[in-house]
Amino acid sequence: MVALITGATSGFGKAIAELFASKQWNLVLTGRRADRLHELADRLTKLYGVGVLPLVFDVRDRSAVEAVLGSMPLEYRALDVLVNNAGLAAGLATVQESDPEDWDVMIDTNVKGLLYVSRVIIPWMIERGTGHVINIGSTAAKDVYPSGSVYCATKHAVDAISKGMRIDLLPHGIKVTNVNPGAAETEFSLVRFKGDQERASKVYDGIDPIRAEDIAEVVYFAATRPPHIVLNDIIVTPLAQASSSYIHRKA
Ligand code: NDP
Ligand code: 8X3
Repeated sequence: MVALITGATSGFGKAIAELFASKQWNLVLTGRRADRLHELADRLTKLYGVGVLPLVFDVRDRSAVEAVLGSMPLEYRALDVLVNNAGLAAGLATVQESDPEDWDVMIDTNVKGLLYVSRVIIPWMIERGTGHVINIGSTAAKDVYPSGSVYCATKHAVDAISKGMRIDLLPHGIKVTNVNPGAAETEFSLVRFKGDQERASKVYDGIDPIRAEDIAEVVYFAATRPPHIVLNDIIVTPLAQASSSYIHRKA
């Protein structure tokens, strides 16, 4: 079995890679930080004896996505699973106060990047008559919180794209799953707050957040259901979270 996981240099993507490798899947791993990607690929190959192909590119760069994925060796093109995970939030601000550069980064990565990668991989799955696309959405795909309009919009878009893919891929027998995590302690908040560690750690004050490994288990479960069923849409939150905006924090 072969899976391609975007954004494998940290957080969910890295944990998904580790779990799939431990289950003897061969992997294609992507991200921009080459040092982390190569270290992970070497470690997983040594630990589990699986094949791991690290591919360094920015999902926002359509030419790079097409060129790098297009040059993948044939044995790795026989993909059983694509996990569209690479993504981020940039800033937390009202529409009237946001930096439009942050909007570009989020829309280009979370929406267009996911589409660019999918556009290359899905035809290979159609050709083989099998495959499974797993998109990482968010609770932010299901409702909207203050100062989060554009991040939430990108994740609502991922939700819509997953629904559309499901219809388009129905005749081809390709599964589409949307996994929507709530508050998870990864590098997500550090990236959102541009390296401000104190502000990032406050996001998880008074709650026991999701760990990256929790989401890896959900993705692996979805990827290993029998051929006749598919998990379409999964929402996972910490026990202390009811929705994007309702979080019960212990003092
Ligand atoms: P991390 O910041 O830990 O990981 C994000 C990953 O995405 C990194 O591997 C990063 O790699 C990659 N990435 C970001 N931008 C690009 C880009 N332009 N090109 C290629 N790769 C990119 O965050 P998470 O693991 O938490 O986030 C993973 C996904 O989960 C995202 O889509 C996020 O929106 C979503 N999510 C996160 C939640 C949370 O609370 N943590 C909750 C719900 C959803 P590199 O920088 O090396 O390129
Ligand atoms: C990331 C979680 O709550 O910041 O998708 O939207 S949240």
